[in-house]
Amino acid sequence: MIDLYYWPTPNGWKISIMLEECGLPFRMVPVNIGKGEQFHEKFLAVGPNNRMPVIVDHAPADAGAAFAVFESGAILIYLAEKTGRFLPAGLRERHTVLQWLMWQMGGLGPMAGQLGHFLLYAPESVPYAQRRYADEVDRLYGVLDRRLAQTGAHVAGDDYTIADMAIFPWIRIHRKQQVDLARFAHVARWYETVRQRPAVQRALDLGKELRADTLSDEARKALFGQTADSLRGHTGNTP
Ligand SMILES: N[C@@H](CCC(=O)N[C@@H](CS)C(=O)NCC(=O)O)C(=O)O
Repeated sequence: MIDLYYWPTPNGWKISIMLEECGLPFRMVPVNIGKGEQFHEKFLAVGPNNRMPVIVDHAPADAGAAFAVFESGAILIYLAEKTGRFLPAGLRERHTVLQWLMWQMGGLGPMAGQLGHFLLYAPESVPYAQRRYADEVDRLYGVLDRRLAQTGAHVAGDDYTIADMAIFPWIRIHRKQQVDLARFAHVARWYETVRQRPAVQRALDLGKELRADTLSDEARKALFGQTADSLRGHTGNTP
């Protein structure tokens, strides 16, 4: 059994998609990040970065004690290795998938995350920051579009892999990010193909009733302005 520490956001969906695709039995443990549950000691014991998703595998392949994994990219690799699925073994194929996974983890995710912050949540409008992140997200969509034009199928080639699962949830929020998908025909074609997968549909439904459309003041307080000292304040740890 796998515990999935989860909230219905793009990084959470990556893992609900993989678990559904693999048909692995799992238990969802909600981490209400708008209520600050990411700072609870019980969660930090498995997710030291005070971010979800995290998994705890109670039946790891080495038959040892339960094993916790944080960082969505690392979780996808872990589950792919556990099941032998969605990450090919051949040197070139495997490292092609890993490159696009890292592209999402180091590029699309953080840049789209910052764009969303400055478009939707910043207390004052900061046009320079909006432009900076909108341009970078636009560039990344262009990179993905060119790649998908070359493969004609999925991100790493013919096969659907953990790279597609990592990227898809961040494209799903294109409207909120004011990205016109019609400008990226290959991304739009790929997006529809992935969206129609039954496992993806089930994964996107996971915990959708938990999601609020607007951020409450309590959620803003929990999510924004985090520093090392504020984390120490939550955990009671002093340097
Ligand atoms: N690099 C991390 C990012 C995870 C992340 O940013 N999760 C967000 C939700 S999408 C979160 O837990 N936020 C809580 C907070 O900001 O305090 C990963 O890919 O797992």
